[in-house]
Amino acid sequence: MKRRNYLLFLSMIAMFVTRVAAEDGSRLWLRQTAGDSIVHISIPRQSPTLNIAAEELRKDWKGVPVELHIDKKQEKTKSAEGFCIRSGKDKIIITSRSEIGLLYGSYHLLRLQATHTLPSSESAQPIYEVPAFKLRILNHWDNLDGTVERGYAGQSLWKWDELPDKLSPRYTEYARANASIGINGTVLNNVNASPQILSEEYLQKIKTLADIFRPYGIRVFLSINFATPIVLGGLPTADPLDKDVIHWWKQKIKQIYHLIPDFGGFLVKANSEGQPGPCDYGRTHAQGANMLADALKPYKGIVMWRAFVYSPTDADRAKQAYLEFQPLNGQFHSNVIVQIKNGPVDFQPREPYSPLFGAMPQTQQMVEFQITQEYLGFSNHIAFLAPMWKEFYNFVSPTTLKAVAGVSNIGTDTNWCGHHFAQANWYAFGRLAWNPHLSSEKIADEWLKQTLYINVENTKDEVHTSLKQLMLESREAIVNYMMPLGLHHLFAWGHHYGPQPWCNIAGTRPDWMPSYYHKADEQGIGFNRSSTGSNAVMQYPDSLRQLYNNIYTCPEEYLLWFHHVPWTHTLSSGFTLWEELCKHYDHGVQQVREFQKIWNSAQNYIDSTRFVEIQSKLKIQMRDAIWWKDACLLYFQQFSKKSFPYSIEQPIHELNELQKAILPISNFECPDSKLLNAIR
Ligand code: GCW
Repeated sequence: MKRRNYLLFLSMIAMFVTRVAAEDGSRLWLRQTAGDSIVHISIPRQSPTLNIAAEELRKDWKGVPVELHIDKKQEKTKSAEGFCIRSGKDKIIITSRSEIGLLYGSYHLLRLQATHTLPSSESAQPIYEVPAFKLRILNHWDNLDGTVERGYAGQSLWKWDELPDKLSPRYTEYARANASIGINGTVLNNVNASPQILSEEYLQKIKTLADIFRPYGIRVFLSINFATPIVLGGLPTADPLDKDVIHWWKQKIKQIYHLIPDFGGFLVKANSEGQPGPCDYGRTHAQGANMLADALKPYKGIVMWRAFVYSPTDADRAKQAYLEFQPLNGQFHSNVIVQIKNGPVDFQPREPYSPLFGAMPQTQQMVEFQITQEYLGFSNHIAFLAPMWKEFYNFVSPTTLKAVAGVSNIGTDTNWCGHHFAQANWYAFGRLAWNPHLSSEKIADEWLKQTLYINVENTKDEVHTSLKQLMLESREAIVNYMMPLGLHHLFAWGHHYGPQPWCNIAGTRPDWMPSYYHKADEQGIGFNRSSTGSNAVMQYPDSLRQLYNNIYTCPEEYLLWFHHVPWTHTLSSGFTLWEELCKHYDHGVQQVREFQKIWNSAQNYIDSTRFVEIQSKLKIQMRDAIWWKDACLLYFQQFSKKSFPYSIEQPIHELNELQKAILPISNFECPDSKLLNAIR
């Protein structure tokens, strides 16, 4: 090779290596690189939103010229945020009734390109897209001191100390990533809210963020502390019927809208886990919510009022939200939406849906999913959550909901979410909020193609298929090795990372202890919520109530949620409950072993940095799966007094060793392998 060519060859290799090495996950699913030619993109006028759309297309679109048109009369896309893409031989036309619809359309076109799913010929049918929910919102549980409650991806994105003067480039990148998947709202702060968020000083900072997010179609909302009029306003009470309190809120809201004219409204956690609320003054949740809603109404603001309430009473925790909220049906004003967690307890790996959905027909409702993996291995385990959210929609029709919220898993980590695969949950949340009918497989397919491969075209089909399979199975694997057959809340107290089915801390609330949920004894295991027990089944519609109430018809994935089942009870497989429990735990472990193999087989198609990082996380997940299986089975064996089936992998731990292990982490950390290896 001539010297010049040789040098050129070397520099090409260097470029390739730098490109590959530069993969740190920071670009999320937006990794397209510019085409060689500059394609003509035309927009109807200059505006911040349309300029972004044009810039995105100019940067990444590699096809024929694209024209964006506002079409106020566009029929098929009833929502102003919807769009239509028509492709012809010489150009592509995107139309929408709004600028933001055109931005969504542009991102959609780029997604089709990146996933190699562009309509192939000019005869292709136009693509119409309309969001299923008007409000698609992230809930950040970010505290003002920079920590994130149940966040496992570093610190809060919001640098409150630096705002409003210094702006992190991440603010724009965040808005862009959200817009690319259709998310259009964000609650910036934790539902355990500090009253300071409404101080003049913070409102100035929030205004700056709102200004950055606006062109991307993202509206800002805030979580508020119900006692703010006392703490910030110096009033003696926060009673929602008190005139001074009402006046205080009206003034505060006026001040907010003066700074942020398109402010979205409030999210409220009241009278829950120690937070103040209207019940402190003998008022109902509806009275509290309506007072705020009335003050927001002139500005078109809304209140999202959480139904996550429970207290250490005799009533089964799974029944409490329904008991407290259902009687308030019809009492909430028109700009209040009751925000309900998908399940009746608390974001467990599997729960039946919350029976409060559909039980308040005269009240607007929205669902709250948890994107951050508080109960699914933090940012150490792969848990693709689209299948879990789709499971919810098997029971609750999206048409009955006003909005959808997801507790964010985003932080300052370079890869945003702590685990590269956890980005897929941010992505899936947005895609399903836009269209809950998309299949989990389609979403996994899209995410993998856009995010993970060095080159989509060169990636072998079988590798892609097995990675998809890994994603689709990942949540079920966690259910298997953590808490199968309807078991729930076996987590260590406080941090919710590892297993502690034995946990019993004297003086602590019983409904925070695992034994409250599993109720293992010599007869059997499980929470009797049937008509002979807490009767939580009563809260479900007739057909489901009958199904769940009967130990023989209750779906096995919910069996120990609804029944206390004898160890010797025979399940549909012909095995006893004890045997089946052992097999499920073991199957979960085997699934993770398989995930490791699948991952290793993908090595040639993934950059080395992310390949190794994910490989290391899978090692943690593997050991955790064994830890979970051993801890739970050895502990429950004390009650069942039965041996393990020979066919399963036998324990490698001693129960008393595991019981001694305490993981020294807070609510805000994800343990690393060193910490974990020291205790298991
Ligand atoms: O699941 C529990 C979490 C708390 C959280 C609470 C809630 C924000 O452990 O950390 O507090 O739910 O949803 O309000």
